[in-house]
Parts: sequence; structure tokens; C-alpha cells
Amino acid sequence: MKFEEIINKSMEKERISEEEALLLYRSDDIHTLGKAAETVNRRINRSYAYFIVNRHINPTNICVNRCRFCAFSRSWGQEGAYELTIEEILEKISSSEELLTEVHIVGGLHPYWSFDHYCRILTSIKKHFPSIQIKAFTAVEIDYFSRISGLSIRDVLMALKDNGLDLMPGGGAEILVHNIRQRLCPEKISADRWLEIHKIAHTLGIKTNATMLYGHIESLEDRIRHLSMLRALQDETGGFQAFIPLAYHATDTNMSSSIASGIDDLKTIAISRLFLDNIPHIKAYWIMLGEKLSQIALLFGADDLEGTVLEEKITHSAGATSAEGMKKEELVYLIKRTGKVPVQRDSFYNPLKVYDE
Ligand code: V47
Ligand code: SF4
Repeated sequence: MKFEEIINKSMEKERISEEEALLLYRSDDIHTLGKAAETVNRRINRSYAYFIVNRHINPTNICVNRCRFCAFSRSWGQEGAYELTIEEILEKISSSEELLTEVHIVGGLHPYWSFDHYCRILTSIKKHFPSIQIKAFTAVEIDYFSRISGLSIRDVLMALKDNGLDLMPGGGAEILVHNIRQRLCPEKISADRWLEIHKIAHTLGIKTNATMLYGHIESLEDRIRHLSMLRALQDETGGFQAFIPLAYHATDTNMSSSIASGIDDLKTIAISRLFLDNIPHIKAYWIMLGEKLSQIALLFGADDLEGTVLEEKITHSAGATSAEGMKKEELVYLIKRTGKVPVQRDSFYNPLKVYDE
């Protein structure tokens, strides 16, 4: 099938195959691709572009895994290793300039913290800030909690939910292809395990996101395979809220690579929007794309910029040049300049304020 036929097919709400998505990736016609993705996006999200007033918190960078692409983690006792106390976490929330509606919590797999300690982080936040929604712990952490506590994944998730977990972020997915994972992050949970944990979360009513780390050793076929696994799970559960492509940053990692080009970033956003016809939101994570390219991505099929973030360590350890946080007004400005309507949302995409004046 030709490029134009595939574009027409996806605009006519027909699902595109892996081979067709690959053909789109191999085309250089990013204008047509972006226009099609934006048409599909507007059908789902109208002219809205979302953001959230949130803060990212990484309770520790001490991690028993050594993923080759990770510049954030440290071993126990290594220079630069840190662990926040619960009081320090609460202090970060209370001292935030913005009125937060969400905290996003992910971190290393700490060799000595108990599962109870992770639960206490959630209960303490909910006790002091009952209205804040908590998006916390990747499938990689959930698997680790199951191993250190002896509980099943289901029981771990139910305990976290009881202690205040509202939804889960999409990290740790990297590329859901076995031989790539073996080279990227051999100690990390398998692709099947990542998908299984999200499936269990969905069956318990916990919404999750999904990411894809791209621009390292993977091929275009691997990226499409990854998207295909997510689409298949979403057909079964409907539990993914958003998909977030993450552009690889290589500084201070054990895996060199040139940073993905702006063209590759925009193509990835657009193809994600066209291929993942069952996931409602595509996030252009401004921390990784940069402020200006994420603004353009809103015209290439993305409908969400993530949020104020306020403190970002994972990508900045690996050479990100974006700011570490943005003010709400700056996000509103970036969105307005695209001609879209900025919408401050909560963690479940309920609008809190629509800037349509
Ligand atoms: O899981 C690690 C990735 C993820 C690098 O769900 C790297 O709403 C680029 O998942 N270069 C954490 N990426 C970030 C994440 C996320 C961010 C914002 C919103 C949401 C959400 C999720 O960052 C990790 C890993 O896949 N990562 N190292 C690196 N060198
Ligand atoms: Fe640990 Fe996550 Fe970094 Fe891997 S990516 S080393 S699991 S913090």
C-alpha cells in the first residue's frame, strides 16, 4: 500500500497494520503525516491541549538495577547517591510555588527500604495533602515490591491503592522487545511482565500510562512492535490513559547515541497518534523534547504537555537542556501560541480550568 492510501485509511478510522506504520516511518513527508495525526487527534480531543499542575519527586536514586541508559541511578554508598526522608518529600510538596493537584513519584529500587516504607510515603502524602492525586511507581517498582514483600502483584497493587495510590505512570517500558531489553537493561523485568502488571492494574481499576524510550539501539521495527503490544493490551483492558514517547538522552550513560532528531521526534508523535487508535492521549513531554519542539508536537497529534514538573532529575542527569520546571502561565502561553485551547486537567483528564476566553 502507498503512503497516501495508509494516511487515508487512518483518517477514515481504519486501523493501520505494523507494516503500514513502518512505511509511514520511512516516509519523509512529515507535513502530511503531521496533518493526518492532528486530524485524528482533533476528533478525539477537539482543540484542547492539556497540562497538569504537578511536581515530580524521586525519593531515591539508589537502585539495585544498572540499566545501561540510566544516568540517574547510583549504587548504595556511591558518590551522589541520595535518599529523601518522608519529611523531605512532604517539604517538597508544601514548599511548591504552584498549587499542586498531582505528585508523580518514581525512583530507584532501594536495596534496604521495605514495602511498608513505600506505602508510608503514600499515606503521609494523603494525610497532609488529601486533595492531591498520586501517580506513583512504575511496573518495575511494583515487581520489586512484590519480590521484597512476598506479596502477589495483585496484593501489592491493592495495598498501594488502599494507601493512596490513584494511578500509575508509564515508565520502565523502554522497548517491549526481548533482545533489545537484554542489551539495554538485562536486570529489568521482561516485556511480558511489564504488560502483565499493567493488565492487573487495569483489572483493579487503576489507570496507567505507557512510555517508549526511543533513539538508542532499537530499529523502527522494534518501535512499531512496541506500539503494537500496547495497542493489543489496550484492546483487552482499556486502562491506558496516555502514551508518552521518551527521547533518549545519552550523556553520562553507558550507552552512547546521538540524540533523536526533531524530525524523528515529530514522526514518532504522529505515528503514535495514528497507530494507537485506542489510547485517548499522546503526551509531548516537554522536559525531553524541549519547550519549543513540544509546542510544535501539539500540531502533530499530541494533546498533552505533561505538567509543571518543577524538579526533574532523570533526564537532566542524562543531559537534558530544558528547564527543570515550568510555571503554569508559561504552559498556558506555549499552548495558546499553537492556536489551541489550554486546559488545566486533573490526573484523569477531567478539566479543572479551560482557558477559552
Ligand atoms: O522509566 C531513563 C526513561 C522514564 C533515560 O507516565 C530516560 O505520565 C531518556 O516514565 N533518556 C521516566 N529517558 C520518565 C517517565 C515519565 C515521564 C513523564 C510522565 C510520565 C507519565 C512518565 O525515563 C524511565 C525511563 O524509561 N529514562 N533514562 C535517558 N537517559
Ligand atoms: Fe534503576 Fe530505573 Fe535507572 Fe533502571 S532506569 S537503573 S530501574 S532507576
